[in-house]
Amino acid sequence: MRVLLVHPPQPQARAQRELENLMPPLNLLYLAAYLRREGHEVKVLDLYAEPRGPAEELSAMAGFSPEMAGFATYPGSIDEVYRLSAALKTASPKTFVVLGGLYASYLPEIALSQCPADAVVMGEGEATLAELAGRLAGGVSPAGLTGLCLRVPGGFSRGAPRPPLPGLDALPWPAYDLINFDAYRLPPTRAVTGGRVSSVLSARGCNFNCSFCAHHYGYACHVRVRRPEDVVEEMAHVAQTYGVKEFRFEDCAFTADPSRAEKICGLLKERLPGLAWNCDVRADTASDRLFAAMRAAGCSRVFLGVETGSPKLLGAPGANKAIRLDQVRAAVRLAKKHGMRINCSFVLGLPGETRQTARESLDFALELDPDYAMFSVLMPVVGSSIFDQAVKEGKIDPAAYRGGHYLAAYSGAGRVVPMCDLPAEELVALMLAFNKKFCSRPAYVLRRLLAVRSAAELRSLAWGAAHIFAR
Ligand code: B12
Repeated sequence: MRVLLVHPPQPQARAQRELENLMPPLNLLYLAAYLRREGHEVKVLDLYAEPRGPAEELSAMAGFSPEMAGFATYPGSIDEVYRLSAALKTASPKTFVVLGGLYASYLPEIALSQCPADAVVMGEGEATLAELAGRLAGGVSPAGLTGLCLRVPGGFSRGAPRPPLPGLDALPWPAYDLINFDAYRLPPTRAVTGGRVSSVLSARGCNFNCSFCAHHYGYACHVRVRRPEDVVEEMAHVAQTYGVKEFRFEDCAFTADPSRAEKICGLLKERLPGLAWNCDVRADTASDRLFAAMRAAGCSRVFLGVETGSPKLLGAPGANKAIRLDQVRAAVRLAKKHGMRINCSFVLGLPGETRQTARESLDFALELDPDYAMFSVLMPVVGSSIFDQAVKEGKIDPAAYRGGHYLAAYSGAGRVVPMCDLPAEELVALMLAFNKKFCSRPAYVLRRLLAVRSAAELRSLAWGAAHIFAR
């Protein structure tokens, strides 16, 4: 059958878009590859990377005459999915419309009650979507399908949850041929080569349970890894076929298993010398040996979720991050030692946050002195335990709540839901002040300027400074 997969647009100011990660939608590309292997014809429409006006959106969707259409859902663009699915249903009432991704997976009945979609694929999507397509193609009712929440007369019927795939090695590579690589780029704070970019996934899941993170819901909170050889083979294929020069590992924690990460690095060094890539690391996995291997294999930037400089908040159930400040110090020191740029991210407003603990975060960022530090305000995200807590405390009505994008609070567009005793306005003011404070230190400004290697980098630095100091 003909299946259309849509990545929704992200409504945001142009300024926000400049800072955005515009990377290939691996979720849809994995689904597409799986469906194609089962004999279906698939089109991927990435309106996030290539936004269009409403009429063009509709013609791009309906022009394919899809028998089934799937929309990815994210908290900050769920209204776009409601709008697009309604437009498609009106234009093409026979198209079976399905939603997927963490937002709809966690709140399927709410999502179905706010738009005319027929069903929600809950959790990891490949097997459920393929079975659904198979049933629809064969004229068999999807009722009772594992992993599916279906609209039925007078309500919704939730099938049993589908367990995550036991392993990843049987999955086909993402269907990269369905996207236009020219539409993607990393933001200035992440890009290194200025060449074509791609995302890649070497593992799914996470073994931790940070209170502000939604990931454990989708993947039942355990890591499943791919064979290092297959990961590197895929990257070589993408580099050679599409001229990609730079990758971002979208794994929740690329370094979760340091010996496997080292193996990937060894293969990359051998197979793809000169490639640039970046990834997220957990502070408690950093080691001299691992960082040396990563640098030698082309890793140029690492991202570290520090979250807070308050040891009290970091380990408390409010964050449940399970790392220590001394591990963060060591990770930042090692990244600097090995010449990898390091971005540290902090969140203000964790449960228990006070002016004092917020100040500790600023002081810690100044002490660490990474290449970039980003302070954001906590926005409870659908699927996280903080979200559940906010609902329980009556601070959020799940049907009305729009989680918001991390840049939304920055631009003043997002509604902050305080999970601590500090009011929303103060959290936003602290965020703006801390980002300014971090970036306005003369030694830091000088270091950033001295690190500039191209006119494009200088432009993006000037743009970043203007953005931070504009508010
Ligand atoms: C890349 C990424 C982004 C990109 C997304 C664009 C892109 N090109 O992919 C950007 C940077 C824009 C982004 C933004 C945000 N993200 Co993000 N992001 C990720 C990340 C790192 C990788 C996503 C990925 O490719 N995963 C690999 C694929 C295979 O897994 P998957 O996405 O879960 O998809 C599977 C299923 O969910 C399902 N599925 C997904 N889509 C669909 C669609 C259909 C039709 C079907 C049937 C099934 C289905 O099937 C897929 C295959 O099994 C994940 C973390 C992670 N490692 O997964 C976080 C993650 C998805 N993001 C998250 C968050 C919180 C955000 C932000 C809200 C952050 C913020 N505070 O602003 C924003 C939201 C933006 C918005 N519009 O609201 C959360 C989940 C949020 C949620 N509840 O939906 C995650 C899980 C991170 C986390 N640890 O909490 N993100």
